[in-house]
Parts: sequence; structure tokens; C-alpha cells
Amino acid sequence: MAKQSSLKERHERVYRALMEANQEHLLRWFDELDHTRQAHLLDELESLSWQTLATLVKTHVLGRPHVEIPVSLEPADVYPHQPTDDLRDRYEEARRLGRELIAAGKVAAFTVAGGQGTRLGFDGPKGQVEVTPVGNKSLFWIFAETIKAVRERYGVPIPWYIMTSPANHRQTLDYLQANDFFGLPEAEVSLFSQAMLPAFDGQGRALLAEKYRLALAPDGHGGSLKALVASGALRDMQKRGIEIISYFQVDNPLVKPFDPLFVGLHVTTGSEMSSKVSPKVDDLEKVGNMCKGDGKVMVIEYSDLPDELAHARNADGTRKFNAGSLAIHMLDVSFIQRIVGDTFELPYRRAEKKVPFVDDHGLSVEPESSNAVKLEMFVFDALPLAENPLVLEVDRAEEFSPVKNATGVDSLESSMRDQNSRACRWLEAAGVNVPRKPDGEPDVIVTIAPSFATDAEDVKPKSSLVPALKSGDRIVLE
Ligand code: UD2
Repeated sequence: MAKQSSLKERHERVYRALMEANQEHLLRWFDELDHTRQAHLLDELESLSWQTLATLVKTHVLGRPHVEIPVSLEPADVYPHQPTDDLRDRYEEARRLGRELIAAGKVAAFTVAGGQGTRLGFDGPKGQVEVTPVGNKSLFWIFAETIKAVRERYGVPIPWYIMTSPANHRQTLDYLQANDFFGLPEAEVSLFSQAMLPAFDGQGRALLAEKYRLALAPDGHGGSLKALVASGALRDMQKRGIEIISYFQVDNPLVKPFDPLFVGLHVTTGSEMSSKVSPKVDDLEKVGNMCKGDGKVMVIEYSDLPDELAHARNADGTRKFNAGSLAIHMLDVSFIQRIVGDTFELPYRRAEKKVPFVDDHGLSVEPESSNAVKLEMFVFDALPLAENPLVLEVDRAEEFSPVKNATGVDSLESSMRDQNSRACRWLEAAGVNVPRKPDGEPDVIVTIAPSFATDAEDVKPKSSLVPALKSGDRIVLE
């Protein structure tokens, strides 16, 4: 009885908040639900600030936020991949410092893995996708093995933080547990969930996925900054003496999260948030554009960069906005501590998506085209808030080949090809003979496990362990 009356009280409170936000339809099926489902719905509704959402609905769902392109927009200043003569000593010094900081246990790995991976069509956490050219190793395996290799090389614990979403948290944890965290000490792997936001229809009404459940979606990787604080992960980092967070997306198997040069430059330039870029492959490539707008470093997402700027050329004919963001960052723990307060928010972006929902008659609808608006924050929107943001150009073939789509560009196939090419390049640089086809493509398929090498230089001392390669061979070096 007590439970019933408390449900009733909660219902009344929530109903009033929803009324003020024009969302009371969310409780229309309440009376026909059993108590467990009533409580579930109330839990979800109570976890959201309907007042804040009402404002966002006005600006981002009923209205279309205009993405301000700064009047003075220039390409960001970029540290080159190969140092010019005047930078050579600085790069050497940065590498030395980077190694020192990693060895002192000041750098943690952070993977954002809360996305829904809808484009890939894989039903489950994307980190479980088996991406290696041979050996069926998953993205999570690659990251864990990399961290393990770095841990062993430097003889220091390297904590790994993974941001999930409530939609894939359990599955991610189960997967890592079932695989014994791929040999990492469990105490050094922390998972936490990001926040979710409702999806809205064109009239600004939040959608129900079922009569007792909202249609919720993760709040974007920009939600990671708040989630790091809210989950206690940032505090945990501070306790462990972590000062720098090496941030990367779950989709990129070529990422090098412990790059001494990047760590060192981040620190010597006094940067609070740094980013890796590489030259774009074409004017409209789907990567963010690293720019300087009104003096601040910022990313203008590919979809927001006006066409004339995307196609703009320098006097010598080269592409003007050529620095593509690889979504690889270094963030100071103290930077996140400084900017994330109670009212902290990054700008919200609007995305139109297909979202299944329960209609006004209580029937489930599977829409065939976009029917809903989702709201997301992007982590790169923190760049303009950072002191001295550093941008470093890297060799894409060495560090970036994401798995995003089922086929074509940035697919499993293209990523496996790039992983194989990199492995073969590393072998050749160490003096190993790699059979090649007449068109120059490798005629072998090789996976280099991070336990074998995390960089080209690691291969040389082990080259005698590599068996003689013949055309058609498929090998995993671990
Ligand atoms: C991202 C960048 C783009 C470029 C590219 C490089 C955005 C909006 N765009 O494009 O500028 O740098 O990557 O590969 O970031 N994620 C979460 N929670 C969320 C949403 C996403 O953890 O709520 C994670 C997701 O699991 C994945 C990553 O963020 O690891 C990328 O998300 P995406 O696929 O939405 O971004 P994408 O590929 O459009």
C-alpha cells in the first residue's frame, strides 16, 4: 500500500513537471502498466530535467540552431608530422618528456564507446567487432593488448577507462569479463555510462519506445566530459595520479594512444586539450575540419563547413582547410576539472534519425525514414575552452582507419586493408621480405598483435622471429 501511494505521489510530481514542458503525453499509458513498469517509467522521467529539455526543444527541435561560422575562419596552426629543422630539437625533447610521463604513470587511456554503431549494422557494442585482417581479434582486444604492451614496456599501471551507454554497458562489461579483460588487471579497467536524452518528434514531443519506456539515445561523445565527473572516473584518475587523458574513439584500430611525441608536445606547449589531424583525402571528407575561428582553435564538422570553404584553395592550389580531425585527443585532468561544473554544457547539435516509437493509438511503429530529432554534444566543442590547444599532424596510414560503415569508405574491408598495409610496411622496414602482387599490394595477410609491436621500431629486434613469408600466407605475429 505504502509503495502504491508513493508511486502515486511520484506520478503527480512528474506529471506537473511534464505539463510545464508540454510532455504529459508520456504518462498517457501509465494506468494500464503494472507496478514494475510504472516505477520504471517514473525512474526514467525523474532522471531528466524537463525544464532544460523544454528550452532545448524550442531551440533545437522546433527551431533549427544555426551553426555559427566565425567571420574570420582560418585553418588552425598545425605542428607538422616531420619536424622542420627549427623544430627537430623540440620534437626530440617532447618525445623524451612524453616517455617520462608515460613511465611515471601520468597518462590514462580513455575510449568512447557509447555510440550506437547504427551505420555498421552490428548488433552489439562496436568494440566487439572483429577487425584484424587475420586472427579475428576485436577492437577491444587491440586496445587492451596495446595498453598491456605499454604497461609492460614502461613497468607501470596504465588505467583504461571506457565510456559506454546504458544501452550497451552490460554487454560491454560481460564481453570484457568473459575475455578476462584480455590480460589486463581488472582493477585497472573502469567502465562508466554516459547520459541519455529523449528523442523528439517534429512537434517537439518526446517519443516512447514502449508504453513504459522512453525512446532514449546517448548524449553524444561530448557527454563524456560530464560523465567522467559524474561517474567518479575523474576522481579515480586523480587518486591514481593521472594528469593526462588519452582520448580515442572505439572505431579506430590503428590508434596509437601512447605516442610520446603527442604527450610531450601537449605538455611543453602548455595545452589543455590537443588533437591529431591528417590532411583530408578530399574536400568533403567526413571528418571535422580543424580551424581557427576568431582566434580560437575549433572543429567545424564536415556537415557544417560551407561548400565554398570546403573547396577553397591557397595561392599555390593546395586545399585551404586541409586538417581533418581524427578524433584523437589529449585532455588534461585539470582542464576537465576546471570546466565541468554543475551548469556545464557543451553546445547541443541536432541530428535527424529513424527512431521506432509507440504512436497515439499505442501501436509500435518502425519508421522507414527519419522521424525524430536526437540531441548530441561533441567533445571537440571543448577545444575553444582550452588554453593553448595543440594540433599535431600525423601520418594517416600509420594511425587512422576507422570502422564505421558496412561497406566502402571507412568499412571493415578498408580498415583490414589498411591494417595489413601497415603491418607489411613495418615488416619491410625491419628488413623482412614481404611478397607483393604486381600492383604493389601485399600478397600476404598479416596481423601484428600489439604484444609483438606497437610501432615500426619494435619490429626490428624481433625480425628473426618472423617466418619467411610466401605469397598467400596468413599470419598473426604475437
Ligand atoms: C567523428 C567526428 C568527425 C571525425 C571522425 C573521425 C563527430 C561528430 N564527428 O565522426 O569529426 O573526426 O569521427 O573518425 O564526432 N560516441 C559515444 N557516445 C555517443 C556518440 C558517439 O561514445 O553518444 C562514440 C562512438 O562510440 C564512437 C565515436 O564516438 O567511438 C564516434 O561517433 P560517431 O560515429 O557519431 O562520429 P563520426 O564517425 O560521424
